[in-house]
Amino acid sequence: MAYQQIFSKLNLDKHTLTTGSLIVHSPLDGQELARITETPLSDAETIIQTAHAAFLEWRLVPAPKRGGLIRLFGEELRTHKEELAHLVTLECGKILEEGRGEVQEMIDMCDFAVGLSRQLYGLTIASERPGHRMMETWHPLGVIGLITPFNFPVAVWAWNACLALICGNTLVWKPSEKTPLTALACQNLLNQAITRYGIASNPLQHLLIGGQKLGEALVSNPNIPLISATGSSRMGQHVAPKVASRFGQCLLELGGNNGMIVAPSADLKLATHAILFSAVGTAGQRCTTLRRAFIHETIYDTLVNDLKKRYQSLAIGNPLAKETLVGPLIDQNSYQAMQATLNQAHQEGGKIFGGKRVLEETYPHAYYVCPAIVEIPQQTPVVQTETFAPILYVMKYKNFEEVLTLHNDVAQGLSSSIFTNDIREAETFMSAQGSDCGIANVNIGPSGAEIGGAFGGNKETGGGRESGSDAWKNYMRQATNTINYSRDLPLAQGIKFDA
Ligand code: UN1
Repeated sequence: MAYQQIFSKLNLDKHTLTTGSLIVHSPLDGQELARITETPLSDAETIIQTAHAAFLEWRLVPAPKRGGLIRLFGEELRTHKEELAHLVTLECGKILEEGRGEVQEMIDMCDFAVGLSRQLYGLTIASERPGHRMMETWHPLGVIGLITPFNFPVAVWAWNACLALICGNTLVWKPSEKTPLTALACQNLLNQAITRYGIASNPLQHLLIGGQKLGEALVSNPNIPLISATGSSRMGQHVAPKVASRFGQCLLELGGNNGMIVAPSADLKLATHAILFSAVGTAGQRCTTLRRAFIHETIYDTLVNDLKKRYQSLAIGNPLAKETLVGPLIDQNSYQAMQATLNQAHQEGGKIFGGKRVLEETYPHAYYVCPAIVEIPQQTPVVQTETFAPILYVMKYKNFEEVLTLHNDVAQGLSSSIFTNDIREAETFMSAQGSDCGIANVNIGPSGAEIGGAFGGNKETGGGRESGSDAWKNYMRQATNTINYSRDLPLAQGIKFDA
């Protein structure tokens, strides 16, 4: 699909694409895609106020009716799946198949949210007092501030937006300044759904296009009860205390340093496939990317040699091409960070395979790399750090109890997996003494989660849970109601107070 065709199908008109000062480059070839207008910082306050005024109305619409909007939005996504997937690929560099997967993740999220809009249940609780009833109710929170990353420019937004909207909130969204075009396209699709729904000029979501200062405006605004932020642990460390200081809430999805244990009984064919998808897929730029593999000593040589062979024949190149499996890194900084990490790994005793830049002559302004495997005897500091690039550390282990301890010995706690056919190992890995991550899988890799489960991690990953299960509760406030239908006023705990 030609660029112009993609833009026009997503209603990105010439004026939007040419009149601003934020230059968007494609990681495919470094080509300038557009010049977008940034949101002036001085507008942020008014935008948030407008979103708050819209919230006061939207919260009164019954939740199943709010679900009707997301149903229409899901239809827009189904109609525009192909062009949005292309735009995701153009703007963030993931292969088209994964671009399609990302849009499918949004569609799945819409379906889930529509059903959920009839299920925002609270409990009814037995009261200790006669003639009393207790229940909990869930109410909308207000304006939700969303800060999203470049690597899942549309799915992470959809996880939050679909739930926040059916829960009766409005949104102010600051996408990564590296991927504003996909954000504008999503805004257009949402606008279309909102118009079809019968509300004029989309009061429900506003965009802040630009850099960190706009994010700060969200973080510090007392009219935003919840900031949902996805990005690095460093960013989270900055955001969380600021939001806490005004008693706001944070939903954080931060760094991962995801591990896999490959046990002696593992099905090596499955393990190899899972390692390849989760270590080199998305060019190592998923928060769920596999970064550490602990391989039992009895199968280590076989598996690592096989992986090296497969790494050598990986199709690296233009992510729009059908056969490509590994697209470019997002930018030069990312490439430099990868090289600095590989140097450090070498100094810490790592033996490096791959990791070099390729296709430099064809694409002098883009950064394609061979994914790297680093054989390293111990979990040194470099292994304990997340570098957002395709670097897989492989380590040998002997003993299952020891490897569990090593697996958890990092600051991050997002995703994890074990390949084993030993039920004791599998169950232990998922038990209280097992993986300390928010996601713990058996016989599948750590990346590529479905939307139905709660997504998020522990420790420096920030503790947030998004998408499935009961993550919707993050976007609502809980009230406990006690109702007295008796003719007396008994006090709880049997207290007598005869005034
Ligand atoms: C991310 O990288 O920020 O589980 C999200 C996965 C995807 C989501 C990744 N469903 O890999």
